[in-house]
Amino acid sequence: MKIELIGFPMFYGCDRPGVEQGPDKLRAHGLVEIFEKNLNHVNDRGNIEVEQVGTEMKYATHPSMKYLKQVVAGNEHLAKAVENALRNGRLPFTVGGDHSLGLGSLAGVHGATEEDFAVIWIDAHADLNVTETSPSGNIHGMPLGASAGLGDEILTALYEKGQKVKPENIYILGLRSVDEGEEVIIREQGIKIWRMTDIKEKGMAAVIQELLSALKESQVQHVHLSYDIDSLDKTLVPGTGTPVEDGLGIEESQDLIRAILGTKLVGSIDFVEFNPVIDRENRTLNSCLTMLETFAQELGKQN
Ligand code: DIR
Ligand code: MN
Ligand code: MN
Ligand code: MN
Repeated sequence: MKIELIGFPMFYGCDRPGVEQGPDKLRAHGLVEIFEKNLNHVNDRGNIEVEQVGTEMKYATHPSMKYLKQVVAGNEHLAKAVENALRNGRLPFTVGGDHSLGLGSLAGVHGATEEDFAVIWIDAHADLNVTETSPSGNIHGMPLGASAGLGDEILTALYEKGQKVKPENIYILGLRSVDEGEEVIIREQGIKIWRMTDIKEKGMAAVIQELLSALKESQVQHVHLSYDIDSLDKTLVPGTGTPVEDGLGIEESQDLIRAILGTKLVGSIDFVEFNPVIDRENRTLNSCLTMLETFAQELGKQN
């Protein structure tokens, strides 16, 4: 298993500075070494270039989608990097930055794969908003919807025109903050979700069984795993832009990650929304390092 680490230092998608420092903060605390310890080949390709602009650009390209031009430009670069990594036989591991990077990541996966692939989105939020349903105008609340082909063409046509992933191949886990419009999209598109209430009711083991059997039935050969750290309980991640209570514990999250990676179908990963500037007592940093260690260990077993 060869890993390509890609940093995506962007905050424009969440409109809250600090999260762009996530990749370098994690590097300074051993990100590359965690992977090197567990895997025999890791290439850190560095950070994707992100244009530096001021707040006057927030609504310069669109009346409600913030920093639209900058988000699209950065994600076009990311898509290319992800596609290249996959074509070179590597697993792209993209570290954010905000979750708008799902746009570039999924476009790159789509570019490199012939067959349908699945997306597992672990998040307190559904990230399925379109311009009309978004309460914030923040594009990090939209990447999954746009990748499914929903909403404004400016986002759905990123990197390549059209739908990147079929709604039937989307699985969301950890939900507990879903906007009204997103609820409608989930129902209409038949997107498979496990809310925190489902996880608490059934237990993580049962949820994992449901997820794995649905995946197996779909016969996809590539799974993209997108991990938003705000899926973890807010006490574990004070350093994230939109923490939500009643989230996953570390062990629950580790069990889930181990089971998903254990399928050996995961070919691309995102790790997003760590904002070191608003962290408290390094609690979020430590949660991130624990989870990254779990990712690396499990990927290491696949050599
Ligand atoms: C909210 C928050 N649904 C929005 N989304 C977040 O602004 O669209 N996603 N925080 O991770
Ligand atoms: Mn998210
Ligand atoms: Mn989230
Ligand atoms: Mn296609």
